[in-house]
Amino acid sequence: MFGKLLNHTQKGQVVTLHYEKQTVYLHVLTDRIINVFVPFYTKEHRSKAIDGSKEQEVSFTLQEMTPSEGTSGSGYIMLTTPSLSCRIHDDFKLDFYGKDGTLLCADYRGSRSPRFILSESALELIRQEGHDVNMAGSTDYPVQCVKVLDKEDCIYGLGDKTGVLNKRHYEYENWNSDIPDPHEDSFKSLYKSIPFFITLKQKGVYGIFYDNTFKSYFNFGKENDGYYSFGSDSGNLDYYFIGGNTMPDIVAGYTYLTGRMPLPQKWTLGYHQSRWGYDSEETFRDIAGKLKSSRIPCDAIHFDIDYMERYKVFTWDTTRFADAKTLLSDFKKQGIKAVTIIDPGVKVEKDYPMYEEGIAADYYAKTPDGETYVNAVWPGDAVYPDFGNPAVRKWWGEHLRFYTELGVAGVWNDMNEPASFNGPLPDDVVFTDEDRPSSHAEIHNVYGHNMAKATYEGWKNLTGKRPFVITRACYSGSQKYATAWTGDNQSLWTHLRMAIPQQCNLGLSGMPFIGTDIGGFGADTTPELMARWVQVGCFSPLFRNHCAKGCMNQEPWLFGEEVLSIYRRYVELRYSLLPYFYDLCRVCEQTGLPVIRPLVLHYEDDTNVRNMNDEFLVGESLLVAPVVEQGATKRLVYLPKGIWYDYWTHREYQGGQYYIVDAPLDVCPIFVKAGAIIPKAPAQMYTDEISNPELILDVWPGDGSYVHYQDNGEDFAYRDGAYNEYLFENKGSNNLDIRKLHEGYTDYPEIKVNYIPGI
Ligand code: MIG
Repeated sequence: MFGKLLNHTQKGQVVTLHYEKQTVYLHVLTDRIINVFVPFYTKEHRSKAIDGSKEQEVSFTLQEMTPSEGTSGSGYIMLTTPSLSCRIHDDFKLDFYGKDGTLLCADYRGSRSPRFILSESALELIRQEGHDVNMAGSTDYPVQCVKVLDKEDCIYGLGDKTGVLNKRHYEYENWNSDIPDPHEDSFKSLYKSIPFFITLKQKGVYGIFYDNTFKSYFNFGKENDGYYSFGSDSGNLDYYFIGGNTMPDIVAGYTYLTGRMPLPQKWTLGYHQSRWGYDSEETFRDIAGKLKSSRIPCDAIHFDIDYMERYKVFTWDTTRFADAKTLLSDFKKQGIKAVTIIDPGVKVEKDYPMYEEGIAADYYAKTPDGETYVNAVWPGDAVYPDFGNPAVRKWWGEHLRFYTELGVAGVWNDMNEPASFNGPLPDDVVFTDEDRPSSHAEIHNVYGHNMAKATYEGWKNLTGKRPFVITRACYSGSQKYATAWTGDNQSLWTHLRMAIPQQCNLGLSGMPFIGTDIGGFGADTTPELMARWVQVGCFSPLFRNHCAKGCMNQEPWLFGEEVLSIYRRYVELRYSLLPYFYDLCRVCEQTGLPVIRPLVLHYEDDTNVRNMNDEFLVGESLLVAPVVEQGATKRLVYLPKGIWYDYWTHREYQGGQYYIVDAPLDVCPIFVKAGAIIPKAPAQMYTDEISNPELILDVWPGDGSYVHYQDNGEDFAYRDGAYNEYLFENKGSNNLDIRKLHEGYTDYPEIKVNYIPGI
């Protein structure tokens, strides 16, 4: 590709490789992370995902290796850090090795050879009948990289893609897309672009973060089983090789680069009720009332686009809401917070302040001719704030005062792919990338990311609290600003099934605070589907029932007594587990490990879990094996090595094998790892109903230790030490040791220890 390696130079931790046709930079960031940068598009290296320098001082060596006697190979440069090495060959072939010398990731040398190719005329014929055939063979992109795929390799991550957990044999695209059709396995892109994946080998593991915001393509061995590729329409070839000993190391490395989710406010982990179509003060009061009378604990009700005056952001319709401020303060008295949707599209309308101000300040995207670019979304003709411009982010952030003053507690950013009703935005629409003009082609995949950043920063300045921002569109690093939901799923069993691998892969991709619309957004749910969905949804960090206007309502009380009581049981389960969820968020802030985890994250040597699509872990201690098949009342459960206990019956199971377990409609099979200590809260109708409740510790048979975290659940005082941290050690035989690791917050009035006997 680039010819012979002529020479190399080193400056600090950057190694410059001079090839015949191209200069390439290798930046050794840490002993495990190396950035490979080929400046096709810009000379300067910059990232939308990574803030600041990530370089740590590493001592590494560069050795010139001469070809060994009697072999036909040529020499190479060997770069060695304390944890890995990279062999740098002619023609820009880089091979990464683990510390012990195992080859982890090699550039592919052979010629491309697609598994299936049909001639254009054959394709033409098949398409006549309306089939959408996509067998064009291999595709070369202006920017690309092709790497060897070994027989046993599995691939995980890549954000919110549809389909199964292990992405091997599939192809995807990164182009944030709002497509209302049912999200099927064959969808190439959804709302988020997270160009990070983990390759788990028979022996060894590594990650690749391909930091390119243009439309990108990933083919994980679909084209040919012997290699995989990633590439883009434009931009730089800019990727990070991330090494480590285990999958959690790789996730830690990726989140070290792109950032970790900051601790959320505690109430955000409660239950949220939503629907597109709640459109008047009476409706909202009615919903809040029914939540109480049905005894469904709830922390938030969401206000979808119907609260606005003709879909104008930063307005509140005063004909359908006589007094929003009073409504919100009444909600507050009942422990219910309001979350409002805010779309990016600003209505083109004379005398509408958002529009006028933005036009005057030149804050909207432009056509190449310098006219304000107009497309359409909910309010009709609309303009697009240029969130890549720091001044626009600041302006938008300050306007959020409209919401904070009304008493709104969180913001939900939708339509920020950005979506458009009058056809897609042309590639050449002019946006800004911080201090230089950019194009829609380059900005599209970070539009939502920049909007979330504007919202996060604005909200933080206005309130001093940990901002609660939900976003639909994301890029790598959005976890620093926002939680996300998986967009417009449907009330389909296949979508309930998909929720598991989709959330697991989002978690592996650095995005831990996620959830699906419980019950399904589009289409109409059934009582059984609702009952099964809440059993999965109550483990999603973002726990929200939401559905579309035009679909049957799906509040929990609409499906009869049986489903209501099942629903309540799982919302109550979630509320009892809130301290555990909050601890997991703290772990995430510190290590990048997600809340919902695929089994393979902790049992990577167990080949039984590499393709596990219907079970997941919540932290390390809980294993959830929900029923996701219509009509099923039993299911096959695989438990990895160790001893596990049934959460409900306390029955003991030996891991490393399959079991058939009973799962009538009201039972979601949950297993607890031996020795686990699970912190719990007493029953409440919302998170801070009891101001300083006691802590309950469920202590399961076996040995184990657990770190528990406690703070005010609201602001940033914990960063100055205002928190408690406890170490609990389960020594078996009803013997629990409690120690304080850090003291800086009000103590629990009581810690109740609940030793659970195994059966
Ligand atoms: O195109 O605001 O995904 O959650 O209810 C529909 C209305 C626009 C899409 C979001 C959905 C929301 C809906 N929005």
